[in-house]
Amino acid sequence: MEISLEQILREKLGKEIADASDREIYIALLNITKEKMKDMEHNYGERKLYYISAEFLIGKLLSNNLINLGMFDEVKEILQRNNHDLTSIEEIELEPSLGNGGLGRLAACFLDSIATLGLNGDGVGLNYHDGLFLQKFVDNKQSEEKNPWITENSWLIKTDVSFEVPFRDFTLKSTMYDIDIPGYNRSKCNKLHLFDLDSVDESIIENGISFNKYDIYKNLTLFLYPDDSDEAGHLLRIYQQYFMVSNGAQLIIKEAEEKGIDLHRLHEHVCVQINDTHPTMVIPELIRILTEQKGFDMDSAIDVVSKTCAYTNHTILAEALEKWPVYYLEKVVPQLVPIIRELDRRVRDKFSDERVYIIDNQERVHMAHIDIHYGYAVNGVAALHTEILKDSELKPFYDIYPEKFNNKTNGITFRRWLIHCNHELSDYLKELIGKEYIENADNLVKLMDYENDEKVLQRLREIKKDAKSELKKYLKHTQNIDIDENSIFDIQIKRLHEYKRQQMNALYAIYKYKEIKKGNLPKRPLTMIFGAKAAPAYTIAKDIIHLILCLQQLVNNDPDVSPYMKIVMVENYNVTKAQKLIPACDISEQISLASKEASGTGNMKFMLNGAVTLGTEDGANVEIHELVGDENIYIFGKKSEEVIRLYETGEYNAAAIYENDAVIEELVDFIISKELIRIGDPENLARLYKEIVGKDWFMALLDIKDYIRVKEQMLLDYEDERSWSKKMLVNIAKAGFFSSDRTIAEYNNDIWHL
Ligand code: 26Q
Repeated sequence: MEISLEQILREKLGKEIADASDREIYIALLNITKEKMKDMEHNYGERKLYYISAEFLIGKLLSNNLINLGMFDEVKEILQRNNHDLTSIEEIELEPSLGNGGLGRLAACFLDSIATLGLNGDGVGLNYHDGLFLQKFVDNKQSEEKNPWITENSWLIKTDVSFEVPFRDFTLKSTMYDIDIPGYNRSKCNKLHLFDLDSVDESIIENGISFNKYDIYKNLTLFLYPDDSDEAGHLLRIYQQYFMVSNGAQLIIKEAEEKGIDLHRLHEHVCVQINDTHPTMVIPELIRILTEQKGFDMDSAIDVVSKTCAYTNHTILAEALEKWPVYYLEKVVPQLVPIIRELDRRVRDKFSDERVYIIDNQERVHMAHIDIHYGYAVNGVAALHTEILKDSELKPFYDIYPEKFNNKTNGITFRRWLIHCNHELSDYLKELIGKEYIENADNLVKLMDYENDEKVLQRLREIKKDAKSELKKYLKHTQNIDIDENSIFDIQIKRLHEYKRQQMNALYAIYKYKEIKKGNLPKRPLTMIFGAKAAPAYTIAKDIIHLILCLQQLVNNDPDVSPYMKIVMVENYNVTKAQKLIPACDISEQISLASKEASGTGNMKFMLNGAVTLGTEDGANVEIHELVGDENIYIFGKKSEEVIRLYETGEYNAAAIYENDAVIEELVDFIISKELIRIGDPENLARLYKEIVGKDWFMALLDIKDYIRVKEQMLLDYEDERSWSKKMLVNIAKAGFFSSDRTIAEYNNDIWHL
């Protein structure tokens, strides 16, 4: 007779479930789940994918693994029967902060979908001990603390795989850790391989997140993207990148040889997806191994590697396109320099256009250029983004290799972003349209049959209201802020960057505050929620956080205003918090300057959970707009063509807009008003004010008036409950396209052929 899960749990605990602590239960469930996955076979295929990425923002894993393994409902029920609650047990798990934002979260959604589609593909990355910093607010400013997540009982499995990674001055020996990745409703698993160094020493972290950047033995996998404001920071990043790709390349060759693959036909059995340029050195590293250790001549090594590697571009921001001085590479990995020079020489032999050279006339290596010349596919992450790459950013390359370019619009896994984060909605959808949508997202469109069904619309409103009440409790508990569940929840959560224009949303808050002060009271209160981390060395981004925190203090403590408006800046925004915020959202803020947000994926998560987008025609917003139609989205602002033209002509003049528009002037001036100076730091506020009036590189003032107009309209439209809930329904119904299962199926059909 098969023993029940309840019995297994009791045995693991060595006591009655009711008598165990949450922590004991968490550890028992972790181990039961790990043991189950250990016995599962790996997905099989003729060709294997290695998805190499500096970031995997996987989030907490317990519930998702239970869902994918089909154990969730049973576990929940057993716990309930024994006076425990899975939600509090989840609290015990620490979130691995192995990513910054979109790119890292995308990699995590992809791992889930690759496994769910039963494809043979593993992730390769680094096991940062402290990941991204933990954000604290002190005196209305961001401060950074270390963020350790690896505990004695974790999802990591230490393997005996180890490689020697040669740097100029020393050789390091790696240790590979694995995390099992189960697909939804599958009997097989994939793996995330995270490489680490035994000598890394968390005790070298001093106050905050500072540490000795030269002590590579002790710091190599300590943090994700440590501060790169100086040369030591840049070099450390190159150490990290090479450590990641050299391990990845050695793993690929080792696994290929174990399978008896003829390395001259490596491309028939292996493909490497390079997630942005951070893993680009895998190309010269594979070439180096094949020529130095496997008897290849240069021509055939380059040929095989070029047919093996493919590259995804996630950004068109110039500052994010990596260019490393040759001299840095000489200092860290001199063995790659002759190979990169040879790759550049071959480009120069073939093409006369300097813009496609790998090494420019200032002796800097353009990493993306290596990927494009020596990879077989290049993709952007949303339709508009790919068009911009082809037409402007990467045009010289598109002219040479039109066949390499393709679009893969991003997606999100519905298992985490609907089933797990919003049980009430996903259960209701199951009732209405059946559970097929979980694995075949196109089925969501069946919801359209209920577009005019008042009962269904009413239920959607109730579900939203419940999620808002939950969030209210959570914010009270975590940040001691009171919000009104009957207010409109307007949410902007994403990394802090000027192009994402949190500053424009803050200017709206100023507008609203002033309106309320003047007695123009809104029909319904508004709750503006922000969540964002700023890179530690990004001064203006930190100034914007400071402004929002000062506004939070001002607005929430003003008895004239706070009944009508609240501002909440969520501390340490991460995947766990996103899962709590997204189901509760009414208005999804996607307000980047058109042409700048490659895709966005938060926009998709909100839509799937029944929020209505307020956005520019940027990234995947364009595709959301096409799917839901004008009625079900609020679009404002200048289009990408116009913005690109303004950059080309240099015509944009923030000061002129400010001086010629009294409304805008009043809003911007408020940043340095006595009300705010009293609360905040004059230096930070003045610097931000100056930046906006004098430069405004991402053109917040260009769109602010249209933004205010459309947002006000949206708040009014919210009052028509019936038509608003219809918009919610259409957004959910049309979100099927944004399942990462669709994205991965496209990668597989067009690029990977696994
Ligand atoms: C580069 C050089 C030096 C230091 C850091 C970096 C660096 C680090 C992180 C450059 C880029 C990143 C991360 C980029 C990122 O997250 N991009 C987002 O990718 C998402 C998934 O495709 C998109 O949806 C977002 O639009 C895009 O901003």
